[in-house]
Amino acid sequence: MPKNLYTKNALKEAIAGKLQRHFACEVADATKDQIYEACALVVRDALTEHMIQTQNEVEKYGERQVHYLCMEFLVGRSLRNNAYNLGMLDELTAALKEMGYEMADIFEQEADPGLGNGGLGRLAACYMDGMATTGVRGTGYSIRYEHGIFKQKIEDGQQVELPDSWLASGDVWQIPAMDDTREVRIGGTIDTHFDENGKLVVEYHDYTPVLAVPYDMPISGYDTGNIARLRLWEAKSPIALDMKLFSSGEYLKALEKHAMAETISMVLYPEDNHREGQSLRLKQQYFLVSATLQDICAKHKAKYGTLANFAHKHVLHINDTHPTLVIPELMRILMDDNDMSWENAWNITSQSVAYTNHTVMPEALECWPVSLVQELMPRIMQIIHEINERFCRDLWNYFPNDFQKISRLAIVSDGIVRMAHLAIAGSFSINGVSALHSDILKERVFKDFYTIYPAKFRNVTNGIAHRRWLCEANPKLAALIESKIGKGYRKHPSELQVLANYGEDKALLAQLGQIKRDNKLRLAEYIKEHNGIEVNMDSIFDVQVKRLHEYKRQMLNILHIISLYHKLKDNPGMDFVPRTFVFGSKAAPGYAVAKKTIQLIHSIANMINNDPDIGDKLKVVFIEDYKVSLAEMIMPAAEISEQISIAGKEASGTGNMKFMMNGALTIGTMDGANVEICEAVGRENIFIFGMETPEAEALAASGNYEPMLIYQNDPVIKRVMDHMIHGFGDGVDYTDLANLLLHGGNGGPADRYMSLKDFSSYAVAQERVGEMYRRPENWNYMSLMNIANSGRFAADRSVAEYAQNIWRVKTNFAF
Ligand code: 26M
Repeated sequence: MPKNLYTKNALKEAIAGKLQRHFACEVADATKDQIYEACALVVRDALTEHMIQTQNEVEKYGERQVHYLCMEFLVGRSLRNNAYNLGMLDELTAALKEMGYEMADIFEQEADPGLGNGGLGRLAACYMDGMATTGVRGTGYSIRYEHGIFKQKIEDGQQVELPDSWLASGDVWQIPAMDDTREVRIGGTIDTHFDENGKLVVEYHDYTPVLAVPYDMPISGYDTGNIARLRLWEAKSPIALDMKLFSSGEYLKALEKHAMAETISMVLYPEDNHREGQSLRLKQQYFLVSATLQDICAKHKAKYGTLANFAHKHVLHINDTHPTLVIPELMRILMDDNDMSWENAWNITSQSVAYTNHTVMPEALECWPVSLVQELMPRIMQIIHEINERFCRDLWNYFPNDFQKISRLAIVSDGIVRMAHLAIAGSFSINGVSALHSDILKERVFKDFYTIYPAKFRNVTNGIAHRRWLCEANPKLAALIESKIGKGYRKHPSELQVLANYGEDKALLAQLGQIKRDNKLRLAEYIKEHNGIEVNMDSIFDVQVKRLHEYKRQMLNILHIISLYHKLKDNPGMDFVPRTFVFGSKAAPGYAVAKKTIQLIHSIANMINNDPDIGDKLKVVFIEDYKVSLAEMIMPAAEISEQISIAGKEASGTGNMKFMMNGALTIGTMDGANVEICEAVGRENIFIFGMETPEAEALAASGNYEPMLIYQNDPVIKRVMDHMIHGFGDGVDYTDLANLLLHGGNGGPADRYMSLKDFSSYAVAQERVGEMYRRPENWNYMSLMNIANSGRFAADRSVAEYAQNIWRVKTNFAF
């Protein structure tokens, strides 16, 4: 437990010292940017001290370590988070105040590193926080992308992507560790033979060497000396460009290899729940995996002199299939570099790797052409072929003579490598991310694998870093909570449950309402400044922020908004509870339907926001460039959380948990973790609608779904769709989107995600929302019940479950 050595005065002095040494300036002359950096350097000193301590302990005790591999870590800003966790935030705020600065202004100077797309990457970041706090010896590994997720600009209602360079001001938190630089080999050819002693020799020719240079981000735990380390690899070419080579004709070749090497960490792929089969992406994956494993193995050997006990000392956790090449890469290192037999290597590998699946979307299940893997990593492809052959022999024992099934389950088939099958074959654990999702994996997606290996399958429901998303993002709410139940919930999130005893506390309920209003006001000011829209503070703030994807059904929300508009146009004097609909969403640059949907939101926003008949009863706001730092402002201001994916498709969702914890009420389908949120708060404290998974799946499978019939029979829907076909007065044609719903296209059926089918039940649920909002006390009561029951969705709990059921390491978390 760290003592707080940082008093206000000590901090002031330390900040002044940093300014002097780093910028040769005095406090009075410093820019906000310099103040930010000086604060960051002060906090960093405290962190690095802890990091060294933590490393020493790992060295000393030799406990099993967790290595969490993920192509994305959407960490968000660091200064406030680290200051909070180290117990320095209040003093730092006070110190800055005396120096004439508002803490919030200084936080805004920090870049928001966009090293991820959405749910997957943010989850990885929340788990770093959870590991640090619960005392798991954990290291995250990813790529130090020079350009993270693109910066979104909206021009004429359309998304434009701009490159995001976050490194300039993000640098402070990354500590280079040049001594741990590794070399990864890409491409070339191999020559394998046995030497005179019968030992396998693998020779590499003509490959491109790529240096992996590590940068470490220390991530503090709350109220503990423990630090989790995030190691980000940067790709550098070792090839010195030498003009002399020009004469020998080697110059261009060298130049090409040099450029290829340095491209590897240039950019994050901006797809989410969709695979993009580019060779650069595969190189990135292998780069991450190979650098990480070489690093772990080298250190292990230095300590123990052998890799024979590797599985006792390490868990390699792969976040989705993206780092699945750890399996053949570890086999390669054990066999080729350490003379191990196949059997020993396989035992160690398959006892070390655990895999989490994050999506059931068929277009997201990763497959790579054998020819590409062969070209980029020939030895790895050889090993995958061997794993596949042995695996198919096993399958034959389970399903004798069933050639079709075996070829369906094979790792390599029809010239394709199926990464999920490789991950299942080569790991000791596979888990889904919510109870429903894990069941769907067992019963449908990986059904046959489940019959073979029932003991490998688990569930760990996702969780979020509740200190970041509640205590730091919503300090007023945190203070109110702490005035009733104390601070224990910061480390023991289930204690939030105690709040449920205060359901009758009228004063508390009123305070809850007031805090929500304060947070709404902050968002309203942001909207005024960035969108030029004046929103009604008495309206329901109804928010859908998440990546744009058809299965998430932003379209259902839009269709309903158009229907409300019609209702109000017909009857402007009606008794209507005002609404502000807020969207925030990035679309993958190549996903045309998603981008058009963003444009549609802008078209209806223009129509509705400028209609004098509507006034401030209805507003539609699109928040540009949605990211972690904006989410931290939006979540506390939300009253309704839209979680309306078609049942069976959203693996878990984590935004749903952040909203709930901030007292928003959910309108949602029985999908992903919504099911567990519903169970936690009770049906009376959530607005559930729509088909459930079995019904949705059966209807899709039957081929009998005909949205055209709904269109013909439901006058509300007919009018909405006709309006879309007719356009919204700005000359933009939406018949393409309307056709997708009514007739299908892009090789898919009409209304693939069944928005029309669920429309009427959604509209009814939204009516109930409006009615409930008329009774603030009831509303605030429901809000309180959501907060009180949100503790089980803390990342600390998830991490502790991973630790107990999968990683088999100790934590200090009490369930
Ligand atoms: C794959 C290949 C090439 C390029 C990109 C990808 C890719 C990147 C991200 C594929 C999927 C990616 O993310 C999937 C994802 O974010 N899934 C979400 O994971 C969350 C955390 O478990 C869940 O809460 C969400 O329900 C799930 O959609």
